[in-house]
Amino acid sequence: MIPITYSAEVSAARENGTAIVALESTIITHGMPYPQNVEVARLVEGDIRAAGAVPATIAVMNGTLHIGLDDDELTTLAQTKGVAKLSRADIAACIATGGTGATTVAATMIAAKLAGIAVFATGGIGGVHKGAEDSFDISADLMELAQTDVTVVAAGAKAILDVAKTLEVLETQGVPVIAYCQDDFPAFWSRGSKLKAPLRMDDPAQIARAHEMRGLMGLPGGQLIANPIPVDAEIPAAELAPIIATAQADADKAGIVGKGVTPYLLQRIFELTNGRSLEANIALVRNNARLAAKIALEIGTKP
Ligand code: PSU
Ligand code: MN
Repeated sequence: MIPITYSAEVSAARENGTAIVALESTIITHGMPYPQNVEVARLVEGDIRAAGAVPATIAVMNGTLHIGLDDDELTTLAQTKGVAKLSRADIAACIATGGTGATTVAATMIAAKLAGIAVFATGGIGGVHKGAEDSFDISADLMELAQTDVTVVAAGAKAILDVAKTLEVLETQGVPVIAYCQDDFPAFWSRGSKLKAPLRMDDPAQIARAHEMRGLMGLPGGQLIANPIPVDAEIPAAELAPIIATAQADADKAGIVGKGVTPYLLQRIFELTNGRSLEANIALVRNNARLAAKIALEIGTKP
């Protein structure tokens, strides 16, 4: 048996058929500094509730898979140093050995699917890193989107990645990439990437119908909904490009590899922008949570 536990709020939502939105926890433990991380986690959960859905933040704590965290658990996770970063490769091992870990996009999709949750909001998915032709660093998030049928709302792919290569892999893997209310695929801190998204939708109900149609057709895999950061919060790509280049060069110099790359780059960009990247990150996650709630409320509303 899988040791799985639901928060009181999520349990009630499952019984009443209330829409639920999954949230990841790596963004809390590895994506933002304490105490902003726990403050943001609470704000995002509040945004989902305000939209009429129920948030389910997912993590592994002492060998139990948690679907929904209460405030104490959220605070503990946000404060604990050295929490594992769990993807598809490590989530089962962590549960089996009684460990504690935060779930990435890939692991959160797996957990959401287990719990019957169709929609998940995050900041930005992992993707193909710059220089992947040498490093082979391609996030497991992309392959997860190809095989687990959860609709993921993100602000595109982080601009620290090779966005063009990320889109190519998603296309190869048969993942629908749907930009919301614009043609461009967004680049996390910036609204545009100069790359057109393969699909566009302007209505959460359409996104829900497309999710359901994939299910009816027996297509494995999810959808990536690429929701641009709000205008007032964006950092123009041209301003960010040299900062990202510096952060990447620093990561190379420091010999950062594997799971450490994304957290290192996010932290370095936070320092180099004097915290502005974090402000943008917070605004985009909240925006994604609101859209995810709208989609979740639409799922299952039409026969
Ligand atoms: N979105 C954010 N901040 C983050 C992440 C996403 O706004 O820290 C995390 C997600 O958990 C994502 C992970 O799955 O970064 C990607 O890591 P990697 O590149 O090592 O696959
Ligand atoms: Mn990686």
